[in-house]
Amino acid sequence: MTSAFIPFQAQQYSEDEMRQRVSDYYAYMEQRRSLREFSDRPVPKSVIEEIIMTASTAPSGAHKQPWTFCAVADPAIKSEIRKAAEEEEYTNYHGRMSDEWLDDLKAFGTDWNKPFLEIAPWLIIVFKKAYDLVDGEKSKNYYVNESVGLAAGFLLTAIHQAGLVALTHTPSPMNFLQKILNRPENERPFLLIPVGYPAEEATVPDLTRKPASDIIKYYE
Ligand code: IYR
Repeated sequence: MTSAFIPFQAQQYSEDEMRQRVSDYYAYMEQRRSLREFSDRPVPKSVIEEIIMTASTAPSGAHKQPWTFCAVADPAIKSEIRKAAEEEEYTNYHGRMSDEWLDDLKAFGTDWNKPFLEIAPWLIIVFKKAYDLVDGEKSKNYYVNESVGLAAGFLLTAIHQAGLVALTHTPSPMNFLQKILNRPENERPFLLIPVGYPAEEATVPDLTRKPASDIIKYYE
């Protein structure tokens, strides 16, 4: 497929404006936290839809957009997902995870109980498409993990922008999601993301983020 090229209109700022914007955005993103305690307060479907459409603006290999976002509000399906996830997590926490791993998780107070899977008003399950099916024919996707990881990142920033909170949850193994949501063979679950308002008096672990000197190496 060939596509035409069209002019690109860049948004330009003065250097002062640029500094202000980037500092403001960093300060804003620094406020984002993963939450495990949700309120059951409803969130409008139209908000979820725009959040997902924002995620779908992410770059992807050959612009294949190799993702499907399942947005679940149905209590019966949420309950089925919770039950299946807790079964897997119970096995994880009782033998499948190493002592080192369990030790690393102590700071987060996690265990096999996942009540947020029923309490949060929406569960967004991100599926990656290993390949596409076009009229029953397989068509290749590229850099699928990178692409879907980027889209999930965009999703989290859009959720934060809405003043909502999320958890990037990875029950493992998570092929039960493919079954419960009746997804085709080419779609594999990537992340399970409960979205909603935080519970009243929700708490988060007292974490700090690595300083610039630990994460950036300049070559000038
Ligand atoms: N998936 C498990 C365990 C878990 C693993 C990591 I790495 C975390 O950062 C948090 C939890 C669970 O959800 O409990």
